[in-house]
Amino acid sequence: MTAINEFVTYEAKGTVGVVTVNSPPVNALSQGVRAGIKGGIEAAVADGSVNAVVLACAGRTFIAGADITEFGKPPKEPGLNVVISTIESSSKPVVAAIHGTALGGGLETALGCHYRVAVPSAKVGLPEVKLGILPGAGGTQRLPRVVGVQKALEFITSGVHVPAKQAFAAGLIDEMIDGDLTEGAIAFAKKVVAEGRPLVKISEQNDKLEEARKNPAIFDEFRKANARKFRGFEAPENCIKAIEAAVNLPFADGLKRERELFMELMSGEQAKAQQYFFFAERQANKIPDVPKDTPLIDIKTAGIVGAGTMGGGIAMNFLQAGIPVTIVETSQEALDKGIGVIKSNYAATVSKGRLKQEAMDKYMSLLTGSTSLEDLKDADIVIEAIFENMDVKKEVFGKLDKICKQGAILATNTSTLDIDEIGTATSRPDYVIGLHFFSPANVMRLLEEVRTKKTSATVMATCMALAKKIGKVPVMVGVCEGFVGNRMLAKRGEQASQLILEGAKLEDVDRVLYDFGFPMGPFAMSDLAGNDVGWRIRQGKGVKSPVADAICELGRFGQKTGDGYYHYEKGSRTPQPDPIVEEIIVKAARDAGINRRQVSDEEILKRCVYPMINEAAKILEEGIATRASDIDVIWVYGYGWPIYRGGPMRYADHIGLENIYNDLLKFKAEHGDEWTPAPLLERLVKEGKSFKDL
Ligand code: 3H9
Repeated sequence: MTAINEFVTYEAKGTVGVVTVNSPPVNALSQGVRAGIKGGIEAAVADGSVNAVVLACAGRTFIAGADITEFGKPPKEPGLNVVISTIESSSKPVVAAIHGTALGGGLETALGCHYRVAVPSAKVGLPEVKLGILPGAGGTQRLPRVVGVQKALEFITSGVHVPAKQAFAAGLIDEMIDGDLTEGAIAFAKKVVAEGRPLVKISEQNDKLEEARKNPAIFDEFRKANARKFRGFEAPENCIKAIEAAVNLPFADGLKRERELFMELMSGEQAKAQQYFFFAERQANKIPDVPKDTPLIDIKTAGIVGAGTMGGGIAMNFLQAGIPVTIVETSQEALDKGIGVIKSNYAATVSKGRLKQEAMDKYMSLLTGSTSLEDLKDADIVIEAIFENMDVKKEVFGKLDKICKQGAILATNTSTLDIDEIGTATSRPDYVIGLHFFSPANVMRLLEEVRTKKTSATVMATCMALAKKIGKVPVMVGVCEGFVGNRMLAKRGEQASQLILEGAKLEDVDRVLYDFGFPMGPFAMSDLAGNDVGWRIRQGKGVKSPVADAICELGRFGQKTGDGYYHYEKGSRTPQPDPIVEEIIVKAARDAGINRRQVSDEEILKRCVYPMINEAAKILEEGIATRASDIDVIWVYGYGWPIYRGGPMRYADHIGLENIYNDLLKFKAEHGDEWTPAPLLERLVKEGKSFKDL
């Protein structure tokens, strides 16, 4: 075996030369890996003892793409296109042997090979769009030449990881290997030579482009069909343009066009924000005082207290991950209702063809209903999801503490209450944690995990791992009112309510935030969630909000009652401004002695977003969030903050903390002390720093 460099080896195995990349953790295409592959292929071509080449990877995966840490730095030779062209122009057939994930530049490298084989568990994809860019090493030119234009449009603009079997069916993989991959790839390479198969250069194939050449409307149809999905994003449009170039230009010119479109995206803010977010999400997995090797509790069964909307939704996550669930309600009627909802949710998915009946049957077979907490005695984790009342929760936790086995985790789904206090009702406060799921709990990806002062490292590590198992993105935070997400959301809500009193139309507030990139504005969101939820919480606390209260007093609870801040026609979810609400607002403003005025879009945006950033600075200073980027993960996954703006903290850094600070002072002069900049923000501004420097 010859070491080409630190990352790549070359070895002749009989008549086949094997080039192996070994650059943990994911064999990303750093400069060294690129140079090594090029050197390895050149060595194989020069080696007279071999007549074919296999490109394989050591470790857990085939090449997972370009090295994202190199983005934004001066380019280093050889570029990936040069490496791929060295492979494609090899005089000996090159076979890519794929396991794990061949993604981005990894798949582009494989597309430069003459043939591709894969194990059944492998996945392939071009996920660059998720990083705000496009496949920049020929992927947009080669993929449509293999799978056709329609499929290429779908793969590239979604960034989906395609299972090997599906990729095989689409012609992207030439042979599936069941046994040892390298051995199978060598055997395949020998077969290629023995049968005198051609050196297939994808760049020279044009058949699959013909259909689109005859029907150029395919691109605009695709744009139209996906307009909602692509809203606000720049990368999908450039992906489409690059694929159009593949259809309309000769390969070499298409490659040049791809590069232009790639560079255009790479230099933009969206790509920087999305790449920042890639690492933010991974950072969030790390809790500084919880070592990587912390022993985990094996979660084999789960218990859930409360079969309402949240409890049912939470249960579904566990069932789908194959973890048996016992769900407990106080009455048989409530239990039957809760289980019925779970069942009908699954049945609806089956009827839409998105779930197999057998899968639904399997999930339902893992679910047991009970009206006795005693039935939770063997559960490894119990999640309480009953209504928000401290006394009731403490009573339940006291009972659970006596019933549940030692070593079982007791979690609460509270979104408002002090979890340290809940823990005092038990003899195991170190086994108590908050697991704040977002509604609908079976859909929303975010899981805000809330550590108390006593939660043990084992419990935290277990719950972080468990979250991944049930398909959630976990972020660990500390206890405070509203935790991180809702505490910031409350600040936005206060300003939205104030703005409509001052003269902004509520549909304008919603429009500005929608155009910023949120799925909907605060009033439309409240109508969707149910205005009565906040009303009841306010009543409990004795807090008033004149417009929101008046709307609820009229029974306008939102979409479910057909009226809320907006009017909804029967069966429609489209909000329509309602003069009755405008009257309520005008009266409330008059009662409060407010002179209504024109409010600009710019003011709406700043007054909704800057108080959130200011609150986040306080959250950081209090140590409730570990790092600024954790807050961004919470807002992107829990509240629909547009990922192409990175999250509120990244956005603040982009706007410039000094600009935000100055605006806060201006608003303070106009509206009062609640606008006082957070001490952390002030300090960062004085030191000329950003949140990213913390
Ligand atoms: C591209 O290819 C552009 C080309 O078209 C054009 C070029 C001209 N680079 O996710 P994990 C790190 S764009 C650098 O926790 P998993 C990651 O940060 C690229 N580092 O593991 C983490 O580090 P740490 C297109 C990377 O098993 C560690 O590896 N490709 C890269 O859950 C483990 O990662 C993609 O977008 C990278 N490319 O998932 C694929 N990838 O331990 C991006 C990972 O210090 N990667 N790291 O936190 C993934 O989707 C997942 O990492 C993967 C494994 C599915 C591969």
